[in-house]
Amino acid sequence: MWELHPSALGLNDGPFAIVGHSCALYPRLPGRDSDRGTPQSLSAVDTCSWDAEGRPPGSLQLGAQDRGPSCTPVQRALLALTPTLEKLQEVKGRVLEALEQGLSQRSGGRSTMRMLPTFICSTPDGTESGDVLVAELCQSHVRVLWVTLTGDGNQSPQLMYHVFEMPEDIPQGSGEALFDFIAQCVKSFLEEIGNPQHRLPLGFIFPFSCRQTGLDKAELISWSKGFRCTDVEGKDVVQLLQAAISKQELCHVDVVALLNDTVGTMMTCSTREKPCEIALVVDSGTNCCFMAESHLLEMAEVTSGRMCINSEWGCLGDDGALDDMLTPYDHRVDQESSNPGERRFEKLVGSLYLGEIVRHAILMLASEQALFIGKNISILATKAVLTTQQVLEIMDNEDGMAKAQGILEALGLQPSERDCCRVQQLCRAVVSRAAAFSATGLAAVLSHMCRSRQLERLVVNVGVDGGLYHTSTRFGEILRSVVGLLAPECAANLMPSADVSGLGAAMVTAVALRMVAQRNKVERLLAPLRLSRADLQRVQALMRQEMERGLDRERNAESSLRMLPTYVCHTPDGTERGKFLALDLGGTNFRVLVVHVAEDNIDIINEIYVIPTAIMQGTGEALFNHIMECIMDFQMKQGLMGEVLPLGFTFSFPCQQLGLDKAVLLNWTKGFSASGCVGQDVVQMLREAAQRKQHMALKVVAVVNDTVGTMMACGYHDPKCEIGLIVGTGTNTCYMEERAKVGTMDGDEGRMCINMEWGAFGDNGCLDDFFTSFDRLVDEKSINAGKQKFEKLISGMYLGEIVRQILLALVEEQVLFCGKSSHKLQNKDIFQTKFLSTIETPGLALVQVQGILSNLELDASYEDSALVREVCQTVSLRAAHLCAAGMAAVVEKMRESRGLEQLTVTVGVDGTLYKMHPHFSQNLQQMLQELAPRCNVTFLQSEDGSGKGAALVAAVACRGDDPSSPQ
Ligand code: 0WK
Ligand code: BGC
Repeated sequence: MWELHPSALGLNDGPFAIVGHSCALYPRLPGRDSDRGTPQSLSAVDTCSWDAEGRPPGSLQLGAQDRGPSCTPVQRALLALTPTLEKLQEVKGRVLEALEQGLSQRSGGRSTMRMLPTFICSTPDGTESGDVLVAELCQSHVRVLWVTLTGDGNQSPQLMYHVFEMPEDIPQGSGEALFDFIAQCVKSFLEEIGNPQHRLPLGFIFPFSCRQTGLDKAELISWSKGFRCTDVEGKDVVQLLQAAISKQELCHVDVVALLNDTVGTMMTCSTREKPCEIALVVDSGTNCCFMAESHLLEMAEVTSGRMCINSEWGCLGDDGALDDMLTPYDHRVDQESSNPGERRFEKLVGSLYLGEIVRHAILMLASEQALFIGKNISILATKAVLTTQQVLEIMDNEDGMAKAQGILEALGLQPSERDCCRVQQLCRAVVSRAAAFSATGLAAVLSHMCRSRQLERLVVNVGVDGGLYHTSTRFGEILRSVVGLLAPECAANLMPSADVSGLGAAMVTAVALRMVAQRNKVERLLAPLRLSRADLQRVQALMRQEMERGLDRERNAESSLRMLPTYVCHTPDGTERGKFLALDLGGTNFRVLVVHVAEDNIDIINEIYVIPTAIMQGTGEALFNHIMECIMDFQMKQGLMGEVLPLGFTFSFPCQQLGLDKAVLLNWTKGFSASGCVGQDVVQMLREAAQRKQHMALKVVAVVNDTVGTMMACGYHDPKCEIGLIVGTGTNTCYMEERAKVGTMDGDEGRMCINMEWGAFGDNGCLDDFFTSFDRLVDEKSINAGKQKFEKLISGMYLGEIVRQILLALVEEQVLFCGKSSHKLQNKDIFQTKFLSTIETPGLALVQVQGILSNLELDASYEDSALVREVCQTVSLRAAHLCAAGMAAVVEKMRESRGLEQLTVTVGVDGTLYKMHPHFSQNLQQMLQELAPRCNVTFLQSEDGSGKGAALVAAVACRGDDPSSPQ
């Protein structure tokens, strides 16, 4: 005897209750439990019509195994048509696997779920406006619509349409005939509404699987649902339709978007308030689309945001994955179909097939003398004698039996009441199974979205369309309940799509137009920041020219590159020894270090001190007093007050080096502007500050630029390190140049490290062609306008500002934040460069980008966040490529100066932007390889900063070696 499983009571208020030990799903009998409150007890059910096993009519038996001979053929048929919940769980797992395989390139498209990109990356936001035409190809007709969108949230778009019945031979005729017919429908419709002559965008709903390479480029992969027009598969159907439309002399009609019917449904159900992100069509065929995370779509270029994916799940099972779910009736339907072996899932769900499945079930049961005993059943061998519409009528709780009687009699089958009851059970089983399978597919999509969005719980609107859903309440009930069972972590709000997908198509077309218009504006604004290979080669050549000039005694003044000799003529050789103090000023942090250089390692203790902006932009005296206070604080803490240690001073600003411990500041950069320093020897200023502090324990032996310190620090570990690069708050490079090439210094033996001060590259105007309006704005608002031009295109102090200027321009153009900025975004430097690194972090969900933007009081939609990410990517990529062009000039110069065919060299690199940005270093290195293929360049990140380098230079100085003498 069956008993009620405890969880059955109140499990769900769907049409099921859980009974028996293997989760049989019994439909609740209508009217018996209208209060829907209490689950009905079995005893209350009128059992008069229960089967021999005492199970109520129309029940779906799940899990009950075939009890062999005692099981009647009808029960066996019903059992076979009733998948268990466990089985559905399994199928859900297979759908998830096929789905994720389909998203990844690695499957090489072998997944039965094709997961086709639709290039729809946004849902309607209510600003869509204008007149739009829609042509919708349906199973037996073409519908042409005229939609006027008002752009005021589009709650009430004006819509008029006409349905044109399709001649029966069209679906099996030539492709040309099909598209000519559609174009003629468009023409007659336009004539009917007074032949408007203004440009008309047309959206084309084409419910077949297409490989899209754009909204208006779609190649038909394969026909289905009985269509098999010739000369269309493998062709771009947008072009075919546009050609047919031109043949009708409708030259003012442009096909701007093609979309699958599921996409139309999703758009129809979507509003700005309630975006709909999944759509399910259960009609003659079945399919599902959903908004997938773009970063998972290996087949689409987009890396961020979401894109609507047309799953084409109809082909599930074409690889045999559903074979254990298929009944003999399903195999018969497939063999008789126009595409045997294909679209197995569709043939379990689509209304084109349900009538056929029932027909074959009846036919087989009749041949087993379990139905229509002794009756002439030859009619049942005729294809399509039982339509799905009739199946749905027979299922009806009220007059289903009467309908069954009428339909079966009309077929000459003289059915008994028992026959009618059995046929009704079969109809219910087939439709319930279709609903259960649709629910299983939908549950897989829901769980995938929940997982890919890293959510605990997914709450989402699902647009549902199709005759099966609209006409069978049972279908909807089963769909909702089984989804709840198979994807409990998701709350799916099923929204029946009111007007099929016509309005949706108009929305898509309008969204397409909006997206195209927005895209054009974005492209126009970002184009100057996208540097071509030729642009970068030009920058490389300009950098080389400026280097040559900078090294030339005569032309040095013309060059924007000062090419400053540093008095460092060789990199460490490992023999350096001793204990040193070191200072590191000029980066994000001011650091005081004690560096102990021993035979087998270097010990460093350091402390970070802040340089307040007031000190950075106050007096030089105050600045150096502050530096002295930090040194003394450090010496105090480290118990070094009594020790007079040689000090290496990393001073990361342009200085004319007059000796290893003598450097005259040429100008401030990076937000520093302390007065009374430019033109002064910064070592002297430090010594004077020490005197002011009566601090006699200061012995500055070397002052180096942070690029030199970084080169030395890395050179200690890699003798091939002969270049130092900083990409941090500022940017700069130094490298070991042949003394003979340094025209600004005497002597031509050996090498000399040259501090290029490439941050100033372009200050003479040679880079102005590459300066965009955004860069000019950033420069004008900086405290050193006209200076450090190259730095202002590359370094951390400025990238955030460039992005902010671009965002403001995009807001101005109404393509971002719906044209509404925030007070905060008006503030200079509010968009920090570290935001770029965060926003561009691979796999960072766009919701997190929205989080960053909401901290700036920006109400960002999903698309807004994707656009902000694209702007960040564009700005940081340009910076990395410009850096690569500069570095290519340096390594090529070194290679030629040394008369080498191939140069192998290491670049010691430091700086927050280089180290923290997720793509900067890779983009830099990749472009450098392309621009300087004859140089094999390794980048070695400096671990302890340039303070160590300064200590090593101090060590060399203390060894009594004259570092300015060639070895
Ligand atoms: C760390 C080095 C320092 C240099 C800085 C640049 O030790 O000398 O100035 O990197 O990077 P930033 O701190 O400006 O990002
Ligand atoms: C300075 C350079 C320094 C670079 C990196 C630039 O602003 O002019 O001297 O090397 O920033 O910190």
